[in-house]
Amino acid sequence: MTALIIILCLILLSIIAVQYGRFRELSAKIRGEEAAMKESNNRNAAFGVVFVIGFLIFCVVSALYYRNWMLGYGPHESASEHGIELDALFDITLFFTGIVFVLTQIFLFWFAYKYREEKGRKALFMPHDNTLELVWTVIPAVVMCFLVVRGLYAWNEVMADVDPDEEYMEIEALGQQWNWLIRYPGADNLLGETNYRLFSSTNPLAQDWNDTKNLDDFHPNEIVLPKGKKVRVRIRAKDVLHNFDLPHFRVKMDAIPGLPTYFVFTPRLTTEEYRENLKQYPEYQALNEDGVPLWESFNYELACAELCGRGHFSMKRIVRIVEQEEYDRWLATQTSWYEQSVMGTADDPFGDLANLSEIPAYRAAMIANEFNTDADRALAATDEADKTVILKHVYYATGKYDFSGITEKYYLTHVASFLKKNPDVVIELSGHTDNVGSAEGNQVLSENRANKIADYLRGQGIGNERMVVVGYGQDRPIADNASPEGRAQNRRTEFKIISQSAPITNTETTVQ
Ligand SMILES: [Cu+2]
Repeated sequence: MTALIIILCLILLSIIAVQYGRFRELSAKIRGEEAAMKESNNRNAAFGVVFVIGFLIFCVVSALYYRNWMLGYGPHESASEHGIELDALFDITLFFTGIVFVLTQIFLFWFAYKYREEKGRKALFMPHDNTLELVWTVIPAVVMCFLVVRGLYAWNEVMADVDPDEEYMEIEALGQQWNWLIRYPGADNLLGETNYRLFSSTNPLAQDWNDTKNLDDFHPNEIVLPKGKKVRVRIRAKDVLHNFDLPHFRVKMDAIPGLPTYFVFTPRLTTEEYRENLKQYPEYQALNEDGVPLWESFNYELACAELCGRGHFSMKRIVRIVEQEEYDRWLATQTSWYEQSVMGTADDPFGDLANLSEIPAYRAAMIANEFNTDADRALAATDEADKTVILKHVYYATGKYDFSGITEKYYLTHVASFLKKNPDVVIELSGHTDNVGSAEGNQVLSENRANKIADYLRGQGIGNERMVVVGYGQDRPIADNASPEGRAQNRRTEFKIISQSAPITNTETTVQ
């Protein structure tokens, strides 16, 4: 039906056009051919001039109206260092092409006006003019050279890989239908090896657990990066083409299955600083649907810039740029994927090692470091509540108080050496359970757990007088017993420093 109406309209329009043409013809015959032609020429030429004036005014007004969307100007300044150079490149190109654009429009319509047909005017016959040839060859050539050389320079800067000697951090982004998986290198600052054959639901990034560099790699939900630090992003794709796009940082790189790519950039503005900057602009004072000003709810975003399927739109991740101190704090809250999901499972190649010396050096350092950090914190704490150290690497099955893993033994050797290093420290060693089973049974179980640890520490040469061994049964959970993870956390042993002779100095009170 719609098609029929359109066809009828077209037929009607062509009839009107034909009739109008006939009418013009007839009126020309009446008035005289020549006069009608002259009038038409004048009118068309004048229309052309009016049009070009209106058009150029429209261009200027729209450019002013949308000025805040021009790169490198207004609120949309680049949040990365190389982005400033890229924006400058765009603006310089826009400047030169803008001049050419305005001039050609003016000449086009002005010449149509000036050289409209007039009686007695003859066309100038000019077969060749060296000066003109030179002018319109040399000027564009020089400008193009300038743009191309500058562009090449910027390209080399932006696309350059990192120098092996320079300081940088490396993260990984894997695009898949339909989200981005992010991997951080952990404390060793090195990403572990991957192998596509290892993709599984418990190994979403196909990490090879035999490579110890993988053991501390973690998968955060958001991308957090410190300001001013060079970042190299390894970009991979699992299924189809994706594109790693950080528009505020002028970062855009294809993620190609089977062909890893990368991008290097340095954030120069924290999220807070970018928000402060947006605050100056009236359009960012508007409120979003939650009633928060747009500048305040602004976040850097990672998107996928390749139409990769039905859920393409959902490939969005928040990117947060923070100061180094905040980044370090955030880093400390992250747990490695290996520890979270692999350790002790069938995929864990370190699950049944025969003796302590077989713990990979790197993993050993990680465990030691973790315990020492916790112990130092407890030692320095002035608040009762902070003097507790949870024995994080001692895991218990439900109803069991034994521990046999090498990691556990290795971890406890650090507890022992901590007590040897601090001979005045007396600890309360306590066992805890989840809420499975009877309270009475759990009371006994918790005591057994604490006693088992105490036995082990005695075996390491720690005197009885240094430890008060108690069981708290199921009364002191630290996580929700409703979930298996929560129950696993509650099945634990911990110690609390109950006496240390060294005077406790509170650094905060010494500040004048
Ligand atoms: Cu995608």
